[in-house]
Amino acid sequence: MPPDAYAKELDRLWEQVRPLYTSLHAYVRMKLVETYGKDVVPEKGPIPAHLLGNMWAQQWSALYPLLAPKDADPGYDLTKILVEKKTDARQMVRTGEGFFTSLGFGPLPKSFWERSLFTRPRDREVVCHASAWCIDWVDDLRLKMCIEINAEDFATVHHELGHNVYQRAYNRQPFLFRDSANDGFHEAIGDTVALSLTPEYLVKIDLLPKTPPPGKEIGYLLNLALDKIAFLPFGLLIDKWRWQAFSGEVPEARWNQAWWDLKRKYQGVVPPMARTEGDFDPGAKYHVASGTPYSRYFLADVLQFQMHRALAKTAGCATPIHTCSIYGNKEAGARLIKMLEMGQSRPWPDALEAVTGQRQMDATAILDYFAPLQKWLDEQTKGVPKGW
Ligand code: X8Z
Ligand code: ZN
Repeated sequence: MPPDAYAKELDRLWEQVRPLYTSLHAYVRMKLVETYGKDVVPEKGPIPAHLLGNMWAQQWSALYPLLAPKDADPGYDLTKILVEKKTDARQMVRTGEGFFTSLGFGPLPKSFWERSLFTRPRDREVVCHASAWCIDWVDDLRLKMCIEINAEDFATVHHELGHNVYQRAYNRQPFLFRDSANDGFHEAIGDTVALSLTPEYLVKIDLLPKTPPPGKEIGYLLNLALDKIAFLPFGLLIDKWRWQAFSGEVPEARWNQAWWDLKRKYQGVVPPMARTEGDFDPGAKYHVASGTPYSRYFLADVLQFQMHRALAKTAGCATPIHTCSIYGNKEAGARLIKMLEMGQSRPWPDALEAVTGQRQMDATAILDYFAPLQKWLDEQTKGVPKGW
Protein backbone atom coordinates (compact mmCIF):
# COMPACT_ATOMS: atom_id res chain seq x y z
CA MET A 1 0.00 0.00 0.00
CA PRO A 2 1.52 3.38 -0.94
CA PRO A 3 2.14 5.70 2.05
CA ASP A 4 -0.59 8.19 1.14
CA ALA A 5 -3.13 5.39 0.74
CA TYR A 6 -2.16 4.10 4.18
CA ALA A 7 -2.75 7.50 5.79
CA LYS A 8 -6.10 7.68 3.99
CA GLU A 9 -7.06 4.21 5.20
CA LEU A 10 -6.43 5.26 8.80
CA ASP A 11 -8.60 8.33 8.30
CA ARG A 12 -11.37 6.20 6.80
CA LEU A 13 -11.43 3.92 9.82
CA TRP A 14 -11.31 6.87 12.21
CA GLU A 15 -14.35 8.42 10.50
CA GLN A 16 -16.28 5.20 11.14
CA VAL A 17 -15.75 5.45 14.90
CA ARG A 18 -15.53 9.21 15.44
CA PRO A 19 -19.23 9.63 16.37
CA LEU A 20 -18.87 7.03 19.14
CA TYR A 21 -15.73 8.73 20.45
CA THR A 22 -17.50 12.09 20.42
CA SER A 23 -20.38 10.65 22.46
CA LEU A 24 -18.01 9.14 25.00
CA HIS A 25 -16.04 12.39 25.21
CA ALA A 26 -19.27 14.34 25.82
CA TYR A 27 -20.33 12.00 28.63
CA VAL A 28 -16.93 12.03 30.31
CA ARG A 29 -16.72 15.81 30.07
CA MET A 30 -20.22 16.21 31.52
CA LYS A 31 -19.25 14.06 34.53
CA LEU A 32 -15.96 15.92 34.97
CA VAL A 33 -17.86 19.23 34.92
CA GLU A 34 -20.10 17.84 37.68
CA THR A 35 -17.03 16.80 39.68
CA TYR A 36 -14.63 19.71 39.22
CA GLY A 37 -16.92 22.56 38.06
CA LYS A 38 -17.01 24.45 34.81
CA ASP A 39 -14.14 26.73 35.77
CA VAL A 40 -11.85 23.72 35.54
CA VAL A 41 -13.58 21.79 32.76
CA PRO A 42 -15.16 23.86 29.97
CA GLU A 43 -18.69 22.68 29.14
CA LYS A 44 -18.11 22.93 25.38
CA GLY A 45 -14.34 22.80 25.09
CA PRO A 46 -11.51 20.27 25.26
CA ILE A 47 -10.86 18.35 28.48
CA PRO A 48 -7.72 19.14 30.51
CA ALA A 49 -5.62 16.03 29.90
CA HIS A 50 -4.47 15.57 33.50
CA LEU A 51 -8.02 14.73 34.63
CA LEU A 52 -8.26 11.55 32.58
CA GLY A 53 -6.38 9.28 34.96
CA ASN A 54 -3.49 8.32 32.67
CA MET A 55 -0.21 10.11 32.06
CA TRP A 56 -0.78 10.25 28.31
CA ALA A 57 -4.60 10.50 28.48
CA GLN A 58 -4.59 7.45 26.19
CA GLN A 59 -6.85 5.10 28.16
CA TRP A 60 -9.36 6.40 30.66
CA SER A 61 -10.65 3.39 32.60
CA ALA A 62 -9.06 4.67 35.81
CA LEU A 63 -11.98 7.13 35.78
CA TYR A 64 -14.53 4.33 35.78
CA PRO A 65 -15.43 4.64 39.47
CA LEU A 66 -16.25 8.31 38.91
CA LEU A 67 -18.32 7.59 35.81
CA ALA A 68 -19.97 4.27 36.67
CA PRO A 69 -23.71 4.11 35.99
CA LYS A 70 -25.40 3.73 39.40
CA ASP A 71 -27.91 1.10 38.31
CA ALA A 72 -25.87 -0.75 35.71
CA ASP A 73 -22.55 -1.51 37.32
CA PRO A 74 -21.61 -5.20 37.00
CA GLY A 75 -20.73 -5.13 40.68
CA TYR A 76 -17.28 -6.64 40.58
CA ASP A 77 -13.79 -5.21 40.55
CA LEU A 78 -11.29 -7.56 38.92
CA THR A 79 -8.33 -5.79 40.53
CA LYS A 80 -9.84 -6.31 43.97
CA ILE A 81 -10.55 -9.97 43.23
CA LEU A 82 -7.01 -10.64 42.00
CA VAL A 83 -5.52 -8.96 45.06
CA GLU A 84 -7.86 -10.71 47.50
CA LYS A 85 -7.03 -14.06 45.95
CA LYS A 86 -3.36 -13.23 46.49
CA THR A 87 -2.69 -13.85 42.80
CA ASP A 88 0.98 -13.41 41.92
CA ALA A 89 2.57 -12.35 38.64
CA ARG A 90 3.35 -15.90 37.55
CA GLN A 91 -0.24 -16.99 38.17
CA MET A 92 -1.49 -14.11 36.03
CA VAL A 93 0.64 -15.45 33.17
CA ARG A 94 -0.50 -19.04 33.85
CA THR A 95 -4.09 -17.89 33.60
CA GLY A 96 -3.33 -16.17 30.29
CA GLU A 97 -1.60 -19.29 29.02
CA GLY A 98 -4.68 -21.29 30.05
CA PHE A 99 -6.85 -19.23 27.74
CA PHE A 100 -4.61 -19.90 24.77
CA THR A 101 -4.30 -23.63 25.45
CA SER A 102 -8.11 -23.82 25.73
CA LEU A 103 -8.19 -22.69 22.08
CA GLY A 104 -5.78 -25.43 21.01
CA PHE A 105 -2.42 -23.64 21.29
CA GLY A 106 0.40 -25.67 22.79
CA PRO A 107 1.58 -24.82 26.32
CA LEU A 108 4.42 -22.33 26.66
CA PRO A 109 7.87 -23.98 26.71
CA LYS A 110 9.73 -24.60 29.95
CA SER A 111 12.34 -22.05 28.89
CA PHE A 112 9.63 -19.37 28.81
CA TRP A 113 9.03 -19.83 32.52
CA GLU A 114 12.76 -19.84 33.29
CA ARG A 115 13.89 -16.94 31.12
CA SER A 116 11.05 -14.41 31.29
CA LEU A 117 10.99 -11.39 33.55
CA PHE A 118 7.64 -11.05 35.35
CA THR A 119 8.39 -8.64 38.19
CA ARG A 120 10.39 -5.46 38.65
CA PRO A 121 13.89 -6.40 39.82
CA ARG A 122 14.97 -4.77 43.04
CA ASP A 123 18.66 -4.59 42.22
CA ARG A 124 18.72 -2.83 38.84
CA GLU A 125 16.91 -0.56 36.42
CA VAL A 126 15.07 -2.28 33.59
CA VAL A 127 12.75 -1.06 30.84
CA CYS A 128 9.42 -2.05 32.36
CA HIS A 129 7.29 -1.28 29.31
CA ALA A 130 5.80 -4.70 28.55
CA SER A 131 7.22 -6.60 25.57
CA ALA A 132 7.19 -10.16 24.19
CA TRP A 133 10.16 -11.76 22.53
CA CYS A 134 11.16 -14.73 20.44
CA ILE A 135 14.91 -14.72 20.86
CA ASP A 136 15.83 -17.46 18.37
CA TRP A 137 12.93 -16.88 15.94
CA VAL A 138 11.77 -20.45 16.70
CA ASP A 139 10.57 -21.13 20.23
CA ASP A 140 12.72 -19.30 22.77
CA LEU A 141 9.70 -17.24 23.78
CA ARG A 142 9.96 -14.71 26.59
CA LEU A 143 7.88 -12.09 28.29
CA LYS A 144 9.44 -8.99 29.78
CA MET A 145 7.00 -7.15 31.99
CA CYS A 146 6.89 -5.72 35.51
CA ILE A 147 3.49 -7.21 36.27
CA GLU A 148 1.31 -5.49 38.81
CA ILE A 149 -1.65 -7.31 40.24
CA ASN A 150 -4.54 -5.44 38.65
CA ALA A 151 -7.14 -5.74 35.89
CA GLU A 152 -5.12 -3.63 33.45
CA ASP A 153 -2.07 -5.88 33.67
CA PHE A 154 -4.30 -8.95 33.53
CA ALA A 155 -5.39 -7.78 30.07
CA THR A 156 -1.83 -6.77 29.15
CA VAL A 157 -0.56 -10.28 29.96
CA HIS A 158 -3.01 -11.62 27.35
CA HIS A 159 -1.85 -8.90 24.95
CA GLU A 160 1.78 -9.97 25.31
CA LEU A 161 1.05 -13.70 25.09
CA GLY A 162 -0.75 -12.94 21.83
CA HIS A 163 2.64 -11.80 20.47
CA ASN A 164 4.33 -14.94 21.78
CA VAL A 165 1.85 -17.41 20.30
CA TYR A 166 2.00 -15.57 16.96
CA GLN A 167 5.82 -15.73 16.99
CA ARG A 168 5.72 -19.45 17.53
CA ALA A 169 2.89 -20.08 15.06
CA TYR A 170 4.84 -18.65 12.10
CA ASN A 171 8.15 -20.30 13.00
CA ARG A 172 7.97 -22.77 10.11
CA GLN A 173 7.69 -20.01 7.51
CA PRO A 174 10.82 -18.97 5.59
CA PHE A 175 12.71 -16.49 7.77
CA LEU A 176 11.53 -13.37 5.91
CA PHE A 177 7.89 -14.31 6.47
CA ARG A 178 8.22 -14.71 10.25
CA ASP A 179 6.18 -11.67 11.15
CA SER A 180 2.55 -10.68 11.32
CA ALA A 181 0.35 -10.10 8.26
CA ASN A 182 0.58 -6.37 8.93
CA ASP A 183 1.78 -4.48 12.02
CA GLY A 184 -1.74 -4.21 13.38
CA PHE A 185 -2.18 -7.99 13.45
CA HIS A 186 0.65 -8.55 15.88
CA GLU A 187 -0.87 -6.06 18.29
CA ALA A 188 -4.40 -7.37 17.83
CA ILE A 189 -4.14 -11.08 18.67
CA GLY A 190 -3.83 -10.95 22.44
CA ASP A 191 -6.38 -8.16 22.64
CA THR A 192 -8.82 -10.20 20.56
CA VAL A 193 -8.52 -12.98 23.10
CA ALA A 194 -8.81 -10.49 25.97
CA LEU A 195 -12.22 -9.43 24.63
CA SER A 196 -13.32 -12.90 25.75
CA LEU A 197 -12.48 -12.16 29.41
CA THR A 198 -16.19 -11.74 30.08
CA PRO A 199 -17.82 -12.18 33.51
CA GLU A 200 -19.02 -15.61 32.35
CA TYR A 201 -15.41 -16.60 31.64
CA LEU A 202 -14.22 -15.26 35.00
CA VAL A 203 -16.83 -17.47 36.67
CA LYS A 204 -15.57 -20.48 34.71
CA ILE A 205 -12.03 -20.01 35.97
CA ASP A 206 -13.19 -19.32 39.53
CA LEU A 207 -12.20 -15.69 39.67
CA LEU A 208 -15.80 -14.56 40.06
CA PRO A 209 -18.36 -16.36 42.25
CA LYS A 210 -21.37 -15.66 40.01
CA THR A 211 -22.26 -13.74 36.87
CA PRO A 212 -23.70 -10.24 37.31
CA PRO A 213 -27.51 -10.08 37.09
CA PRO A 214 -28.93 -9.14 33.67
CA GLY A 215 -29.11 -5.45 32.81
CA LYS A 216 -25.63 -4.64 34.10
CA GLU A 217 -24.01 -4.58 30.70
CA ILE A 218 -23.68 -0.80 30.44
CA GLY A 219 -21.10 -0.64 33.22
CA TYR A 220 -19.09 -3.40 31.56
CA LEU A 221 -19.24 -1.68 28.18
CA LEU A 222 -18.45 1.75 29.61
CA ASN A 223 -15.39 0.44 31.41
CA LEU A 224 -14.14 -1.19 28.21
CA ALA A 225 -14.97 1.85 26.07
CA LEU A 226 -12.92 4.04 28.41
CA ASP A 227 -9.93 2.02 27.24
CA LYS A 228 -10.76 0.94 23.71
CA ILE A 229 -12.74 3.91 22.38
CA ALA A 230 -10.80 6.58 24.26
CA PHE A 231 -7.62 5.08 22.80
CA LEU A 232 -8.59 5.42 19.12
CA PRO A 233 -7.66 9.07 18.47
CA PHE A 234 -4.52 8.66 20.56
CA GLY A 235 -3.51 5.60 18.53
CA LEU A 236 -4.03 7.63 15.40
CA LEU A 237 -2.24 10.83 16.29
CA ILE A 238 1.17 9.57 17.40
CA ASP A 239 2.25 8.60 13.88
CA LYS A 240 0.49 11.64 12.42
CA TRP A 241 2.78 13.72 14.60
CA ARG A 242 5.83 11.63 13.69
CA TRP A 243 5.11 11.93 9.97
CA GLN A 244 4.77 15.71 10.30
CA ALA A 245 8.04 15.92 12.22
CA PHE A 246 10.05 13.53 10.04
CA SER A 247 8.84 14.96 6.71
CA GLY A 248 9.77 18.46 7.81
CA GLU A 249 6.17 19.62 7.38
CA VAL A 250 6.47 20.80 10.97
CA PRO A 251 9.91 22.27 11.79
CA GLU A 252 11.68 21.22 14.96
CA ALA A 253 10.92 24.61 16.47
CA ARG A 254 7.21 23.68 16.55
CA TRP A 255 7.30 19.99 17.47
CA ASN A 256 5.67 20.39 20.85
CA GLN A 257 3.04 22.80 19.55
CA ALA A 258 2.21 20.35 16.72
CA TRP A 259 1.82 17.56 19.29
CA TRP A 260 -0.73 19.48 21.30
CA ASP A 261 -2.50 20.69 18.14
CA LEU A 262 -3.09 17.03 17.22
CA LYS A 263 -4.09 16.11 20.77
CA ARG A 264 -6.69 18.88 20.69
CA LYS A 265 -7.94 18.11 17.21
CA TYR A 266 -8.34 14.34 17.56
CA GLN A 267 -8.68 13.65 21.28
CA GLY A 268 -10.28 16.91 22.37
CA VAL A 269 -7.80 17.34 25.23
CA VAL A 270 -5.53 20.21 26.21
CA PRO A 271 -2.48 20.44 28.49
CA PRO A 272 -3.25 21.51 32.06
CA MET A 273 -0.69 24.32 31.88
CA ALA A 274 1.06 26.34 29.19
CA ARG A 275 3.65 24.37 27.23
CA THR A 276 6.70 25.70 25.40
CA GLU A 277 9.15 24.29 22.89
CA GLY A 278 11.44 23.76 25.86
CA ASP A 279 9.10 20.88 26.78
CA PHE A 280 9.22 17.81 24.58
CA ASP A 281 6.00 16.10 25.60
CA PRO A 282 5.96 13.46 22.82
CA GLY A 283 9.21 12.11 24.27
CA ALA A 284 7.34 11.04 27.41
CA LYS A 285 5.75 8.29 25.34
CA TYR A 286 7.82 5.12 25.27
CA HIS A 287 7.22 4.44 21.58
CA VAL A 288 8.31 7.92 20.51
CA ALA A 289 11.53 7.69 22.50
CA SER A 290 12.21 4.13 21.29
CA GLY A 291 11.21 4.69 17.66
CA THR A 292 8.39 2.14 17.73
CA PRO A 293 5.67 2.70 15.11
CA TYR A 294 2.31 3.41 16.69
CA SER A 295 -0.56 3.36 14.17
CA ARG A 296 -0.28 -0.45 14.58
CA TYR A 297 -2.18 -0.03 17.86
CA PHE A 298 -4.90 1.97 16.15
CA LEU A 299 -5.29 -0.80 13.58
CA ALA A 300 -5.21 -3.41 16.33
CA ASP A 301 -8.05 -1.62 18.10
CA VAL A 302 -10.14 -1.98 14.95
CA LEU A 303 -8.97 -5.48 14.05
CA GLN A 304 -9.56 -7.02 17.47
CA PHE A 305 -13.28 -6.24 17.38
CA GLN A 306 -13.53 -7.42 13.78
CA MET A 307 -11.78 -10.69 14.68
CA HIS A 308 -13.73 -11.11 17.90
CA ARG A 309 -17.02 -10.67 16.01
CA ALA A 310 -15.99 -13.32 13.47
CA LEU A 311 -14.54 -15.79 15.97
CA ALA A 312 -17.55 -15.46 18.25
CA LYS A 313 -19.70 -16.37 15.26
CA THR A 314 -17.46 -19.34 14.50
CA ALA A 315 -17.87 -20.39 18.13
CA GLY A 316 -21.63 -20.29 17.63
CA CYS A 317 -22.29 -17.40 19.98
CA ALA A 318 -25.74 -16.06 19.23
CA THR A 319 -26.01 -13.43 21.99
CA PRO A 320 -24.79 -9.79 21.63
CA ILE A 321 -21.07 -9.88 20.79
CA HIS A 322 -19.89 -8.20 23.99
CA THR A 323 -21.25 -11.22 25.90
CA CYS A 324 -19.41 -13.78 23.76
CA SER A 325 -16.30 -15.57 24.95
CA ILE A 326 -14.40 -17.96 22.71
CA TYR A 327 -12.77 -19.62 25.75
CA GLY A 328 -12.44 -23.36 25.16
CA ASN A 329 -13.72 -23.21 21.60
CA LYS A 330 -11.44 -25.30 19.42
CA GLU A 331 -13.13 -24.30 16.18
CA ALA A 332 -12.50 -20.62 16.75
CA GLY A 333 -9.01 -21.52 17.94
CA ALA A 334 -8.24 -23.53 14.80
CA ARG A 335 -9.35 -20.66 12.62
CA LEU A 336 -7.14 -18.24 14.49
CA ILE A 337 -4.14 -20.58 14.50
CA LYS A 338 -4.43 -21.13 10.76
CA MET A 339 -4.16 -17.41 10.20
CA LEU A 340 -1.24 -16.98 12.62
CA GLU A 341 0.69 -19.77 10.90
CA MET A 342 0.58 -17.81 7.63
CA GLY A 343 2.84 -15.18 9.17
CA GLN A 344 3.70 -12.66 6.53
CA SER A 345 3.68 -15.15 3.66
CA ARG A 346 0.49 -13.77 2.13
CA PRO A 347 -0.80 -10.21 1.65
CA TRP A 348 -2.62 -9.15 4.82
CA PRO A 349 -6.12 -9.14 3.23
CA ASP A 350 -5.70 -12.92 2.78
CA ALA A 351 -4.93 -13.31 6.48
CA LEU A 352 -7.86 -11.13 7.45
CA GLU A 353 -10.13 -13.12 5.20
CA ALA A 354 -9.00 -16.37 6.81
CA VAL A 355 -10.45 -15.24 10.14
CA THR A 356 -13.22 -12.80 9.26
CA GLY A 357 -14.21 -13.56 5.66
CA GLN A 358 -13.57 -9.87 4.96
CA ARG A 359 -10.68 -8.42 2.95
CA GLN A 360 -11.00 -4.89 4.33
CA MET A 361 -10.40 -3.57 7.80
CA ASP A 362 -13.77 -2.56 9.13
CA ALA A 363 -14.65 -0.62 12.28
CA THR A 364 -18.35 -1.52 12.14
CA ALA A 365 -17.58 -4.38 14.54
CA ILE A 366 -16.71 -1.73 17.16
CA LEU A 367 -20.05 -0.04 16.51
CA ASP A 368 -21.90 -3.38 16.78
CA TYR A 369 -20.10 -4.23 19.99
CA PHE A 370 -20.82 -0.91 21.67
CA ALA A 371 -24.30 -0.35 20.20
CA PRO A 372 -26.06 -0.55 23.61
CA LEU A 373 -23.52 1.88 25.08
CA GLN A 374 -23.90 4.34 22.21
CA LYS A 375 -27.66 4.42 22.88
CA TRP A 376 -27.12 4.89 26.60
CA LEU A 377 -24.51 7.64 26.11
CA ASP A 378 -26.87 9.53 23.83
CA GLU A 379 -29.64 9.33 26.44
CA GLN A 380 -27.29 10.53 29.19
CA THR A 381 -26.02 13.46 27.13
CA LYS A 382 -29.34 14.67 25.75
CA GLY A 383 -29.14 18.48 25.61
CA VAL A 384 -25.46 18.39 26.60
CA PRO A 385 -22.95 19.91 24.16
CA LYS A 386 -20.91 17.54 21.98
CA GLY A 387 -17.53 18.19 20.39
CA TRP A 388 -14.98 20.87 21.31
O1 X8Z B 1 2.94 -0.84 24.08
C1 X8Z B 1 1.95 -1.54 24.24
C2 X8Z B 1 2.12 -3.01 24.67
C3 X8Z B 1 3.39 -3.60 24.19
S1 X8Z B 1 3.43 -3.89 22.48
C4 X8Z B 1 2.10 -3.09 26.17
N1 X8Z B 1 0.71 -1.02 24.08
C5 X8Z B 1 0.48 0.37 23.70
C6 X8Z B 1 0.90 1.35 24.79
O2 X8Z B 1 1.11 0.92 25.92
O3 X8Z B 1 0.97 2.56 24.52
C7 X8Z B 1 -0.55 -1.74 24.22
C8 X8Z B 1 -1.62 -0.71 24.06
C9 X8Z B 1 -0.99 0.48 23.43
ZN1 ZN C 1 2.06 -5.35 21.80
